[in-house]
Amino acid sequence: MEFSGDICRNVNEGDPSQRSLDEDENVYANQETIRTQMSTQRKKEKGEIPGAGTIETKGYRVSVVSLGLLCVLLLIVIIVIVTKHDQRDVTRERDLFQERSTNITKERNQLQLTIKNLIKQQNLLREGSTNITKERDQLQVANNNLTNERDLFQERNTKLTTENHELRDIISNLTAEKNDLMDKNRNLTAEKEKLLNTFPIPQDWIRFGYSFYYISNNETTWSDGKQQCMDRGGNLVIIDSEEEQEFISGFQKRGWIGLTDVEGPWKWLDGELLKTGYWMEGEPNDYNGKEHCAEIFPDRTPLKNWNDNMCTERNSYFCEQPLWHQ
Ligand SMILES: [Ca+2]
Ligand SMILES: [Ca+2]
Repeated sequence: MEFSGDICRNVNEGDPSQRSLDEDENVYANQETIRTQMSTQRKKEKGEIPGAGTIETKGYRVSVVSLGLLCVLLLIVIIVIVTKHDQRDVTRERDLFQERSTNITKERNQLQLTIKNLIKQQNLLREGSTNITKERDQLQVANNNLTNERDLFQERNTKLTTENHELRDIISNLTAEKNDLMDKNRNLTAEKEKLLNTFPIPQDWIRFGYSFYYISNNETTWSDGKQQCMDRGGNLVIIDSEEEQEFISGFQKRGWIGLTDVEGPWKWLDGELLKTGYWMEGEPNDYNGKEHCAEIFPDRTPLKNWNDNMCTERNSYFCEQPLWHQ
């Protein structure tokens, strides 16, 4: 305030004594001035002095406006700060979002890759399922065929089993019949032997089968031997079975048999052509074209001991006399 400066200035100027009186006077004057100024000030404040109220009001308004501007400015600053702060947050969030977005994109790509792989596996599984289904169908067809074949085999087996049983029955019956026949044969053979034994055997003859046989002790030509057999009621032997051949061979004696090829082919004395011969190896050889009568050699294989020889040679001889000529 201006009056304070004046007071101070008045106090500090002049000599000390005078200054003391002056000071006292000035103090009083200043006090009066101060009171006057204060009164004036109060009047101004109360609006008793014209013109003074308008100036104060304007200053007040300016202050209010300034304060308002400051407030606005402060608000702007706050907004800017908040906005910047928000922008940082937004930037951070944006970065986070971008990072998350990148991660999500990676996960999405990974998932897409996984889905592709799954689709491939699904297709493979479908293909495998299709193949398995085809194989199953083929196996079912094969199984049906096998089942049909099995049924056919079972049916055949049943028929064969039935036939087998029937055949077994037949075989059993045939076996029984065979045994019966064998029994009858044995009985008939026994009876036959009994009957054969009833035939009187001529002196010096031997019975074998259904014939009597005589083996000469002398030696003579084929023709004489034949004649001597006839004189005894028989003829030179006619060998018409292996058993008879082995029987005659058993005497181990060289002798004539009733076989000759004088008339061409080899014939028995009953006129039958030779069917089965028991010639030695290389016989009959018709040596020198003169061998036309058959003889048996001893000490040879029983079924290979015949030889053709000259009919004029001298040999023992074998006679045969069938039983039914008795
Ligand atoms: Ca005979
Ligand atoms: Ca010969």
